Amino acid sequence: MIHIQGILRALRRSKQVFKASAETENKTKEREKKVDSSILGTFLKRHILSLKMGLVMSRVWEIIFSSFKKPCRILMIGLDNAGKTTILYKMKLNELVTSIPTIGFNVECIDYKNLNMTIWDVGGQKTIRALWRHYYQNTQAVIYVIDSNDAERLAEAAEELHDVLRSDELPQDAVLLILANKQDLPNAKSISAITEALNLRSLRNRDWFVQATCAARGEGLIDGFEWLAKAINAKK
Ligand SMILES: Nc1nc2c(ncn2[C@@H]2O[C@H](COP(=O)(O)OP(=O)(O)O)[C@@H](O)[C@H]2O)c(=O)[nH]1
Ligand SMILES: [Mg+2]
Repeated sequence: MIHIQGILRALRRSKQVFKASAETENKTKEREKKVDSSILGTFLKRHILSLKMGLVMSRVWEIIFSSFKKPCRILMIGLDNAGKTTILYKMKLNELVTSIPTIGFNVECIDYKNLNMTIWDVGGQKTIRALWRHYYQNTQAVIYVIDSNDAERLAEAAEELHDVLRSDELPQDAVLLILANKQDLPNAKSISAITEALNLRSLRNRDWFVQATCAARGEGLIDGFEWLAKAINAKK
């Protein structure tokens, strides 16, 4: 009899222990759920915010692109590492970019709305330069991208730019937009130093403008393209 009562007591105690541990487990689960949902909430909020910002940015680009009133051929060039590909990505055009590696070097081409844009690296490839002439014809604008932080290659960048501008095939009324990129870096040269180094004031009968940019953060690009659209439309 004593034996049976002992067993019953032990059973009751284990039931209580079980109940208590189940309650603790439930509380822990609820706490975990709260933590999970707050992390998920923060993640979603951030994600939605960046989506909204992305939408706003592509809307802004839409407006810029539609301000190029007629079909327009643009060359974007510069030394390698200046930031050209980064600029394309910031313009949200990455999905429209096609590369043509078959001719021995990478050319990125974009057709978007009225805009036909060809992008390549200048410098170090003088033997294939003859091929570029094909792209110069009917070009309305040259965008020249500079790494403002690379003082050592500024002279080379200047030489390449003047080489392009001297080409007979490049229309004299093609406008020139210089993007003085990487302005976020500590040793970035100022707009006036770059204007000087590129000897832009020596240009005759060429409509040019220097815009400070930080392609990495997407700063200055819209201002640059706005100037470009206005300058091109003014020619027509
Ligand atoms: N700090 C900084 N880095 C940049 C900027 N723009 C591009 N870069 C970096 O410079 C490097 C070369 O850029 P890329 O777009 O590939 O140059 P590309 O050779 O002219 O196409 C990459 O590591 C980019 O992340 C900028 O505005 N600031
Ligand atoms: Mg590139």
